[in-house]
Amino acid sequence: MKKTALAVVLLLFLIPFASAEDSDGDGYENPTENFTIWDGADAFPNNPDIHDPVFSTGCDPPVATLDLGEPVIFTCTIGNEGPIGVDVYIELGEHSNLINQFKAENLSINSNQIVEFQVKVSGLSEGVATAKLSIYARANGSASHTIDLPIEVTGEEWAGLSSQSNVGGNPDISFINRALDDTSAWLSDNTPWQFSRMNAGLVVLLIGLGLIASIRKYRARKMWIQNMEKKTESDRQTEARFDQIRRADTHQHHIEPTIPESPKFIIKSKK
Ligand SMILES: [Ca+2]
Repeated sequence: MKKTALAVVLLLFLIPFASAEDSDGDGYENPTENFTIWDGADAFPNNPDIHDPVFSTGCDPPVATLDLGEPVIFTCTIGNEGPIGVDVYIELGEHSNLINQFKAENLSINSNQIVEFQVKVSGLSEGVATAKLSIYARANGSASHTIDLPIEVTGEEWAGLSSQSNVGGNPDISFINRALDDTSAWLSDNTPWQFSRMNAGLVVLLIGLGLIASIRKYRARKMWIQNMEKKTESDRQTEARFDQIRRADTHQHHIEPTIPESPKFIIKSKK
């Protein structure tokens, strides 16, 4: 009986900690480890006037004009204006005038932190398009924030595209560009320098050439050593003998007194 009473008292003590808290009394629970802002918790637990996460955003360039097939990379920033860290999901809406080359991504943004990301699109057909970047901070809900990327696509074919597709129609080299983009991002992150795709391409090329050269050198050296080991003493003697005969031959040939004069005569008679 005493044990049961103790358990009840303990339970009563624990209930306030287990149940949800709403510090500002706006009807939205304070975020916890198990109930985050993503799940619907109050992004501003101490402000009764606001409960949804607030973001400040910007993209560079603010507008873009593209030829057909021309890509543009927008560098965008997103800042969390709230007092608590949030997880967001970012995606780019499809547009009939544009090729969407942005892979939707998840970002964790601390309070007052500004995170940078890149958005790539290419011109597909002539027209004025607004690419819409949506930022979701709630699991069940519409976008918390959208960024408009105004883009004009001209009717001209991009010069960079035609130079790439001169040979054999339209080769898909986008995987190379992606690999180089990844490489340049990696190099920029892991070295003190900023690398563009072109820089990354040069680095990859140089490393590749260096590797090929050193592999060739190594193989040539290995072959040479193997051949030298194979050569027995008798081989070398035979070779030396042939060498001597060859040298003797050419020497004798120069002073060979029995070469007939006839060729001269034949050439003369043809004239
Ligand atoms: Ca609030």
